[in-house]
Amino acid sequence: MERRDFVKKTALGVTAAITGFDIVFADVLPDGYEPLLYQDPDPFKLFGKDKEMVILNDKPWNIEAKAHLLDDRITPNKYMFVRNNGLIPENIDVNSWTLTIDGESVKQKKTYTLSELKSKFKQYTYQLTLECGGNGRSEFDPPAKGNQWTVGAVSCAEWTGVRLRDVLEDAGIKDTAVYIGYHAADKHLSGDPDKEPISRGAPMRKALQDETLLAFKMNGEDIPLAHGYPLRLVAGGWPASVSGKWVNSISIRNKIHDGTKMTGTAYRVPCNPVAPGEKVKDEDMCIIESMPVKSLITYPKSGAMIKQGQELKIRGHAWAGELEVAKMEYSIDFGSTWIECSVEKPANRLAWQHFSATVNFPKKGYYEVWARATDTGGASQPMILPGWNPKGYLNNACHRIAVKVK
Ligand SMILES: Nc1nc2c(c(=O)[nH]1)N[C@H]1C(S)=C(S)[C@@H](COP(=O)(O)O)O[C@H]1N2
Ligand SMILES: [Mo]
Repeated sequence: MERRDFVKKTALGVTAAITGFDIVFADVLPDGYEPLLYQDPDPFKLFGKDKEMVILNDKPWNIEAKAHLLDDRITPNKYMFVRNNGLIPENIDVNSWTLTIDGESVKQKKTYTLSELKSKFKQYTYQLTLECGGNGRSEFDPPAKGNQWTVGAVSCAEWTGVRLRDVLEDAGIKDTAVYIGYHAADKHLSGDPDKEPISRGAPMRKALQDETLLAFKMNGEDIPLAHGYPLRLVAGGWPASVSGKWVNSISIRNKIHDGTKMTGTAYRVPCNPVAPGEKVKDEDMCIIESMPVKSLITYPKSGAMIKQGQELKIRGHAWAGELEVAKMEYSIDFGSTWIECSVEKPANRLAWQHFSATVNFPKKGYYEVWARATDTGGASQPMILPGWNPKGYLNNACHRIAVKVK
């Protein structure tokens, strides 16, 4: 889809929603008149992203943050990474949008309008960490194909919606249920309407968790178009690919969901560790579930300079998939020694946690500050790249920033 077409075909209201601007006199705009705002739109404006965000791909759109942009406790849209596998849906009509619950293991196939979902079920709000399974891919060697994410494919926004569990139970779940799979309104890059860009899912135990939402709000507002407007599945702590955007159906499956990107090397890693570059048989690949423990120093920006004798306050976030972060440490001597620092409790389960420390440097020179989180299961971040895998998933190596003391 050309950007220009996208803009022309998108209802003014929706475009206004994604750009964050309201066209006050939209109702009196002459027919065929294109507001300046939409002429030659750039992706930053189109998606309401900050200029410092990094575009990794424009077909489909993939945009990442830098560590220092993720400093907010709750990630605002302008700093939220975009990961698309296909083309963003056009001409979304919220009034006719429906969600169908179907599949082998649904008691009764049922379709809900958005307003039915909102009025029939109780609404919940949670802060949920969404990290792309491929975040950190750029470090792998031999390299892995795909978007070369560095550290910025992670977010923790506040999502509001209804519990997936409540909706599934309303339709009825048969005893044979094993998995759910989502289907969405985005289009395959080839334009082939029979192909889905992505259709992933999760086992029932994840689908039925309190925090697994069918969300219609992000940070208190309609979800921005690029992030799944008007309805999105949000399953925090798992690879964000489970959190289907623009969802219009959820299938309750009697087997592991076999949609696009559920098989082969997609979102799967060797069940047992392999040597870098090794070929892995299909039956030896396992689906990624909970994401591993990880952290990010979001302040200061790497390259900070301070004066000798001056303390440096650092801060950031840490998360641990389904678990909580139990301990946070930093090192200024390349991991030889570690100093424990404070980490807050999460706002709710599956929200990232905030850490901070006051760092003192013994003398002038170049330093790196490294951060290391440990989860409640006792696992901590590796200092170097963890297990190689064909698609470069799950890189949770310690984040580090450069600091010069003058
Ligand atoms: N329908 C649909 N849902 C999707 C995707 C997609 O391409 N289409 N990408 C998935 C992947 S791989 C990731 S990492 C997250 C990215 O969410 P974000 O763009 O809101 O940050 O959405 C997931 N949900
Ligand atoms: Mo992803």
